[in-house]
Amino acid sequence: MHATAIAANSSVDIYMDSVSLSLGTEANVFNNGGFDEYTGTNSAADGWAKFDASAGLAAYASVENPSTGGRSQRLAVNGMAP
Ligand SMILES: [Ca+2]
Repeated sequence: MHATAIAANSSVDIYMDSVSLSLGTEANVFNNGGFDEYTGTNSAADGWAKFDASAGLAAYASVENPSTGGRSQRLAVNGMAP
């Protein structure tokens, strides 16, 4: 996934769910790829880490409107520059 701003102060609102990568018949290499497990400690699904190059630019939330399972991960970014 990649998002690129094409105008000043662009924003993007992404919902992530069902991330998987399997090698042959092996299990998904991503832990909690469905973002269903969340202990409520930092707004990022369990096993995932937040990255915010510019403090306050990105807002994370574990939300209950998934495409599969019980939860998904929302990432909202505002004030993007081209
Ligand atoms: Ca899910």
